Amino acid sequence: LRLEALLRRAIEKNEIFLHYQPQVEIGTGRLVGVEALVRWHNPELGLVAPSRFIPVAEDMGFIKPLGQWVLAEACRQAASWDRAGLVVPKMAVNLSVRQFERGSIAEQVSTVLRDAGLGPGRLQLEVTESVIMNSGDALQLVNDLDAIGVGLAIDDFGTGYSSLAYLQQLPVQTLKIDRSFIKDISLDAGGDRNHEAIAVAIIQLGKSLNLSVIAEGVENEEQAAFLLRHGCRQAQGYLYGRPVAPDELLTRWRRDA
Ligand code: G
Ligand code: G
Ligand code: MN
Ligand code: NA
Repeated sequence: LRLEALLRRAIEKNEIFLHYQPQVEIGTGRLVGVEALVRWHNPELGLVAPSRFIPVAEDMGFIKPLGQWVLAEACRQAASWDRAGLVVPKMAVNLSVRQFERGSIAEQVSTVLRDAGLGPGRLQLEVTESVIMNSGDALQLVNDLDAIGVGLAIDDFGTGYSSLAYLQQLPVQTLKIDRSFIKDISLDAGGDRNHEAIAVAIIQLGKSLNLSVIAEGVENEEQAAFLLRHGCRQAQGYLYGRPVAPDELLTRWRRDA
């Protein structure tokens, strides 16, 4: 396929880059982290959405080099912001299931951190519930990552099937409430009250298991107020900022970080 052929050469042609979306403390507006989000601009195809090329990369066996590049670039960026006077406490990077198969993920991550000069506590890896449930070695791999001091977040939480008993065994620090549960909050008409209830239940679960909870897809002040009222202290979404290029993030956040 054309897409595959172009994707295969995208890294070496410098067509892959990262945007970063702020994660903030709702009460204070302080920057607590950023999520790295991969982008692909090809001269022929234009900007290709990650929802389109990540699955292709997974199918063609290209997600490992791509994921490795993303991880290294995100860590280099965090170290570079440090030098520019913006210390982003946490760099969050998405891992796909293929990166989470048998092998030495913790060793790769260690090497990347060392090369970038970034402390392990500054990195948080995001995996979805399905990644964890579909990987036989998940518990071992997650424990390996925990052992080197890297943080772990469960992405899109609430959309999968992880059992609470299993969750309790995992050395994760953070649950990310999927944005499908946020979008109906404080919509008077047409909103799904069940979604709101699920968001509240996840916040409670986080409290019980002593995990931090961050809400995704927060777009308005009503949603932020609702979350804060129910004990969720961190959020990510268009209300605080869209994913942007590194220079733009620096300009926007350096002064009030
Ligand atoms: O802005 P947004 O279109 O970036 O992202 C769409 C989807 O792509 C999200 O589900 C996000 O988690 C995923 N995604 C973005 N960047 C990466 C990445 O570097 N690796 C993986 N595996 N998924 C990513
Ligand atoms: O699945 P992943 O959750 O990691 O998703 C990140 C995706 O969500 C990206 O495509 C990003 O652009 C998008 N996104 C981030 N903030 C918001 C928001 O406030 N509203 C909506 N609709 N999408 C968002
Ligand atoms: Mn994510
Ligand atoms: Na997500």
